[in-house]
Amino acid sequence: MEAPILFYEPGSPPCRVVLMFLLENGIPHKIQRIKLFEKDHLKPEYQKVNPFQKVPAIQDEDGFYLAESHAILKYLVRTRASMVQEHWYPSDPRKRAKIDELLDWHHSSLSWCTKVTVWNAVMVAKFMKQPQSVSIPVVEFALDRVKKSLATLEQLIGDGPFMIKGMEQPSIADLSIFVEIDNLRLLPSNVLAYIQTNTPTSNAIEDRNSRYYFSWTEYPRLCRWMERMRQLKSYSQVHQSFEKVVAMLHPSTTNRNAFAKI
Ligand SMILES: N[C@@H](CCC(=O)N[C@@H](CS)C(=O)NCC(=O)O)C(=O)O
Repeated sequence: MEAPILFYEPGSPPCRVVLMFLLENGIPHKIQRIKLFEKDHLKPEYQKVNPFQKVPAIQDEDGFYLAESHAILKYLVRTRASMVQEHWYPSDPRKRAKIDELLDWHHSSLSWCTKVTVWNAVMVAKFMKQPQSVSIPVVEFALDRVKKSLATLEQLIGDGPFMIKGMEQPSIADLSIFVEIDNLRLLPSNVLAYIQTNTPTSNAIEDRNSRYYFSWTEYPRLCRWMERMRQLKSYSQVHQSFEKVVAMLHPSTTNRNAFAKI
C-alpha cells in the first residue's frame, strides 16, 4: 500500500490531529504543505483534492482524495487496520458509538466557538492588527460557548483518564478534542482587554468575574487529561511551531506550566 499524501498546514488543528494519528501509528505518509495565508487552498489545482477548499485532505492510491479530519481518521483505521492500535477506534460497537458521538459534538458544538474566538482575538486583532474589525458581541457569544463546552468536558471526563468511560488509552475522539482545545492556549486571560488594548494578559488577571475572562484553572480534570495527551510521542514533533507562537504571544504567563499546579 502506498503512503498517502497529507495536505497540511501546521497552524490548522485538524491537520495536526491527522498528522499525530499517522505518526502515533507509524503509518508511512508524505506531506504536502498548503499555505493558507498564500491561499494555496483556493488554487484551481487544489479543487480536485478538496472541493470544500480546506485542509486537511489526503490523497491515497489511485488518486483517491478525502477531506474532513474525522472522515480521514476513520478511513485510515479501515484501510490500515493492521497498523492502527485498537484503542484509537475500538471495534466494540458501543465504544465506537460513543467515540462517534463525541466526534459529532466536536464538529457541531465545539469547533466553531473555539475557531471564532481564536480567529478574532488572536489572528484578526493581534496578527492582522485589525481590532476594529472584530465584532465584540460575536466574540462574547463564542467565548461563552467555549466555556460551556469546556465545563461539559470537565464533567464528562469525571475521574477517568480519557473521554470514553472504561478506556485506559486515548481514542480518536480524545485526539480531535484535545488538539482543538489545546489551541485555546493562544487566548489571553482577558480576551476583551487583549482585543481592545493589546495589553499583556497579566493586567487583567484579577477580573475573574468578567464575561471575557478565560482561565484554565476552572477545568482541573481537563488540564490533567491535556497533560496526559501531551505525553503522546508525536505531540512535540507536531506542535513545535504552535508552542513557539504560544510562547511569543504570552511570554509572561506560565500558560502550560500553569497546568502543573492544577
Ligand atoms: N471540519 C474540517 C475543518 C477544516 C477547516 O476548517 N480547515 C481550516 C483550517 S483549520 C481551513 O482550511 N480554512 C481555510 C478556509 O476556510 O478558507 C475538518 O475537520 O477537517
